[in-house]
Parts: sequence; structure tokens; C-alpha cells
Amino acid sequence: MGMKRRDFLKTSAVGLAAPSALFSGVTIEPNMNDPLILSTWEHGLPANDAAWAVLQKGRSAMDAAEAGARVPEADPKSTSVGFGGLPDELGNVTLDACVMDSTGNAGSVAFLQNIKHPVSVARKVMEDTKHVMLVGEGARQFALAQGFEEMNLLTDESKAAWEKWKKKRREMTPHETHDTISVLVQDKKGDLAGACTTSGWAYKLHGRVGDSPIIGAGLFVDNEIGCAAATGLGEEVIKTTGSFLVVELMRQGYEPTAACEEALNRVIKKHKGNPDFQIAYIAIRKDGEIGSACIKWTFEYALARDGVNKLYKVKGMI
Ligand code: SD4
Repeated sequence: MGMKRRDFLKTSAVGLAAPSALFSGVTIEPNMNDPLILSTWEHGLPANDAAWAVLQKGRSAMDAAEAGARVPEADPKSTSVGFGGLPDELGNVTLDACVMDSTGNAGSVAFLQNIKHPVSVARKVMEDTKHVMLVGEGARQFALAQGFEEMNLLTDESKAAWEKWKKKRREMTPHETHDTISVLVQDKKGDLAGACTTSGWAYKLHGRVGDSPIIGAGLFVDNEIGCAAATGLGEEVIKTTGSFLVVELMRQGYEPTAACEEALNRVIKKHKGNPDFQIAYIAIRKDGEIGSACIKWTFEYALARDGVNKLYKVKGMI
């Protein structure tokens, strides 16, 4: 059954009392012919521009999300993603990424080294293998076999930052260095897709994998309900299956921002009301409503819609 937005909101209010029963089997009326792109942080702006250009050519939400994520991946000034990403404690740039499309298909790579575009490798895993996730050396070998070029991803600037860090080995607070790019897209057919890519927590233990390549944690897409993505302290996003939770809360009738807040509430509660780290979520509901929330300080997302691409600030919940 299709729902008008007003009906949806009416049902939502009731839905909070007995959410899943009311919402199971209900289809939210899709937003058609009003494509939008929602990305994390300031590097979301150029990512959105690239994604928008792809949508303009009539291509899919998945094509657009991948094209968007590739922009910060290739930019050495984005020191938290791809080429130029800050390394782990041993000086290795190790990358995590995933994609999920409107059919519910997903691909992911984790702990990948020396390949500039992990998001595209993740897409290849999704489309050209029977698997969802490849890691480390296996992921690198797969990428090389698919024609991806091998390259050194540690720029002089990131190497210098790492060498400076090594002298004191000061523990980084996660929010100092976390800036994953997550790109959520709704195309003009109303279909949803997403991509997420990062070099993770700077100076992490060698072998550490964050939330960004974990389907349901860093990213989740359900083409009936909506999609969500995360940025921030991956360990805590994994422990609460964050992006999946945001989408499930939208299924239960939560507005997109309320869904992001409720998912963060679980983290805040676990940390006695005062976590010392940042997590932010972005979400698109199938009817084109968007939402976002972050734990503390501020977070910025970039939204491209109606040909306008703008950065918006979100205030922390605590
Ligand atoms: C991670 N969530 O590896 C990523 C890092 C991040 O904004 O989001 N930065 O934990």
C-alpha cells in the first residue's frame, strides 16, 4: 500500500506505541524525480558535485554514490580517506570501504593497502564475486587482478605527520582524525544506494578495521525504507550496528533525524551520558526526507538537491 507523506506522519505518531506491527508490510511512497545526495563532512561538497554530474546523465544511485566517494579518495588533502590518508602506527595506509545498492546487494573491502580507490574495489566485490567482503592481501590481489593500479598512498605530508606523532605517540582522540566520506544517493527513480570509504582512525593498531566496511554498521540501504551511514568512532558504531539501526527505526516510524538521535542515544547511555568521542549519522528516508544527528560538538553534512549543493551544520546532542 502506498502512503502519502501526511498519512505516513500520522501513522508514525501512533507507530511509536506499537511500531513494527503497524509498519510491517507498509510501503512508504517513494520520492520520484527529485534526486538528492547526502554526504558527510566538507569533503561531501565536491563528492556531491561528482555524484550529481553522474545522476544528470541518467545513471543510477549506485553509480553516483561511487563517483562521489572517489573524489575524496583521490584527494591527498583529505587525510582521512584514500590517497594521503593518515597511516596506522607502523606507517601503513590501510583502507576500508563498502557499497550497497537498491537491490540490497553489498560489497566491501577492509585493511586494503596500496590501492587508491577502495570504494571501486568494493563495488567489484559486489558485482563480480559471490562474496560480500574481502580483506587485506586477498583484497589487494583481487584489486590487481581487476586492473586496479598499485601505488604508494602515503604522501609526504601524511608521512611527516606520522613521524611527528611517533616521537610522542600521543593517543589521538578519535574525533581529531575521523572524517570518513559516506555518500547516500536517491536517484530520480526513487532508488537508494550508498558508499562509504575511509583510512580510519589515524595511527591505529596495524590490522584494525573500523565500521566503514561493515554492512549495517558504516552503511545500510533498504530500498523500501531508506538508507543511513556513519562517521566517527567506528568501534562504537559496530557495537550498536548503527546504520542498520537507523534504517530499522525509520521502518518503525521514526523521522530520519529522530532515528539518528535514537541510535546515538544507545551509545550515549552506554557511556553514562557523556561519551568523549564523536559519532554522526546521516539518513535518507524513501520519501526523500533526510536526517542527521551527532553526539557532541558539531558535524557537517553536504546536501545536493534541486541543483543546490550546500553544507549544513548539526549541533551535538550533548
Ligand atoms: C572508522 N568510522 O574507521 C571510521 C572513521 C571515521 O570520520 O568515520 N571518520 O572508525
